[in-house]
Amino acid sequence: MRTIRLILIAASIALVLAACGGSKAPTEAQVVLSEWAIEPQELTVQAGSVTFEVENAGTIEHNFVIKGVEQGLELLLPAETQTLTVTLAPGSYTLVCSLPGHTEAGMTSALTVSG
Ligand SMILES: [Cu+2]
Repeated sequence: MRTIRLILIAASIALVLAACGGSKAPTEAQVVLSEWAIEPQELTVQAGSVTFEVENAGTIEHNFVIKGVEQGLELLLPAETQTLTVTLAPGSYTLVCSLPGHTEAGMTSALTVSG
């Protein structure tokens, strides 16, 4: 009887821990731009204030736009890193480099904002 009770207590503690901390997505994300990709290709963050640290690892200029909120970084020179803090509601968004031809060439990435 006592063993069963201990197991039940341990199980409830695990449940509480999972509910409190384990399932939250991060509020910061690192993004790397290059020819012709945005890494990571899929990204999940927590709704609210999110900070993106965006690095241009390519050899030409790029930009960074969060489609759906139309916010972003206007221009990143090669080897430049900039940060952007935006408030995001839960949903699906697309990260792109909006310079002519760049999205089509592969500079696109899926952003999921979880509530
Ligand atoms: Cu680009």
